[in-house]
Amino acid sequence: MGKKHIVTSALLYANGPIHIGHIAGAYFPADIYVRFLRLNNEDVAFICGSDEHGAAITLQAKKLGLTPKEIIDKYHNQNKKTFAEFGIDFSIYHRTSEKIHHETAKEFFTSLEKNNLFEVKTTEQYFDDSINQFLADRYIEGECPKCGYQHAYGDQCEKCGSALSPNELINPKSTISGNKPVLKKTKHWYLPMAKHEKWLAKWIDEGVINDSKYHDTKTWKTQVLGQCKSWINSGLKSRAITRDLEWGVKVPLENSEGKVLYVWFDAPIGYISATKAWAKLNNKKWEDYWKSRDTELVHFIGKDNIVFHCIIFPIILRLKKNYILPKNVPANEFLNLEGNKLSTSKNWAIWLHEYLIDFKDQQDSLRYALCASAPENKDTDFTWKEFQARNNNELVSILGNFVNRVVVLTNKYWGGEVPVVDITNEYDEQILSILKKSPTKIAKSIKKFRFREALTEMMNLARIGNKYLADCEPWKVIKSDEKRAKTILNISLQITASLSIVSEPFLPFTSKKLKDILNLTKLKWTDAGVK
Ligand code: B3M
Ligand code: ZN
Repeated sequence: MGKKHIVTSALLYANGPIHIGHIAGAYFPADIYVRFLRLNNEDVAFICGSDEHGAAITLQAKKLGLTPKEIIDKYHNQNKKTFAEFGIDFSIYHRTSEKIHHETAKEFFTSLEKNNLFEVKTTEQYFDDSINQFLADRYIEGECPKCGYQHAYGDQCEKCGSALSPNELINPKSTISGNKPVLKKTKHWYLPMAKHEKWLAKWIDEGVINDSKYHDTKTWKTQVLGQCKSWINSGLKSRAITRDLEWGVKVPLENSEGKVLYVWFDAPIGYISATKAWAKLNNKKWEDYWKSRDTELVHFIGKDNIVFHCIIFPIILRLKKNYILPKNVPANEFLNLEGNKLSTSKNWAIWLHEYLIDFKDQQDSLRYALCASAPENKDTDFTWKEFQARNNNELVSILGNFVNRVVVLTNKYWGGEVPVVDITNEYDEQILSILKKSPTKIAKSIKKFRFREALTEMMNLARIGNKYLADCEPWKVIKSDEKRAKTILNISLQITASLSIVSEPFLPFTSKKLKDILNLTKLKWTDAGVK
């Protein structure tokens, strides 16, 4: 039995449906990785769920005249179903409104608070009288003090890119009511991040804490390392981990009514509470996963979540003591749609539940297209034209065509029985040797989180199969030399069997169909490429 794995995909805000950008960034890649691990008999907890808190959900509820719960119940169930329909095989799809999550998040807060690991400060913050609510930075707009742009947000000017704090904005306005907000005193708990710069820098740079090796930095993506270093180099500021809101995990202290934990404090802890819930259902001990150095923790996220997973959450885990830190955070860049940024508010997206209405039973076509042009190292663009080309010219013409020819020939000439090998020639041996090496090559790329490369390698095997058939022409050979034809078909069937295994991480539906046709069940990764 190998080591243990916790693989997480970002907990999705339950205030809207899933679009292709989400799935390309944090869910398909994680599913590929997990399917690969499971095929290798590894012990994996694949954790995901709904992130149900935060100012955005609260506001949306206000605007729609609903309660946050009414919104998240709808989307939690819808998204859970969509993920399952696309074959994303989470061990658990949990939610942060569950009791176990509130208890776990509170326990983290309490134990850090008891050990005096927070700073408590009273500051003046903007308050919108008309909605009786303190305003999150994003909900304050005003003139940028640096460049004069009129619509800068309280945390950042999108025109000149400067990081801002709301008090710096000239003529601030509430984006919710349009009113001028007033400053009001409020007390909050802060995580003093500057205190952790030193160990964080070494952990990120070298993967080392206290002379003990945690990960190999060479395996981290350069853009992830780059973002982390730039955060650390510009100095980590204390971050408030509580908010004045009604909706969320209540601050577990006396005299803190109307205060909840900051959504980015409780959400990552959601990975732990979800693991607890999963372990309970499966007769496992969650500590075996989260508190054992033999566990490999990997977070799949989009690039906008890097700081939370590589800096803030590791600080929290380390302060809490005995928890593991992520072994890798293979964050992805963004996927655009037809040249424009995906946007829920502008309704510029392909919604997954709608895709399945137009493309019934074609989950793998989308899985394939999104993996082939995944934003692994830079932003990429999804276009319908490319989707069509990938599907027609690759999935159907290469993989589909090869498998189809092999199956038709086997049925036609040998009644569906596997023909036996007679004598192999040099070309056959060459093909068999490629076949044998192929799963190792694919595995290598998957282990490095290079799923595009792995997918190409998988398709190359089908390409080679096609070429072998075209070169050997068994449909002609059979007329004069049945033994030779049998050998060719046997080798072609071996390639097909291998493809049914190595395609599983990427194309689970196709893989299942292939295995059914070949009458193969319960195959492991190590069965690929061998006779
Ligand atoms: N819900 C942000 C997002 O969906 C946030 C991720 C939480 S992961 C702990 O992009
Ligand atoms: Zn500006």
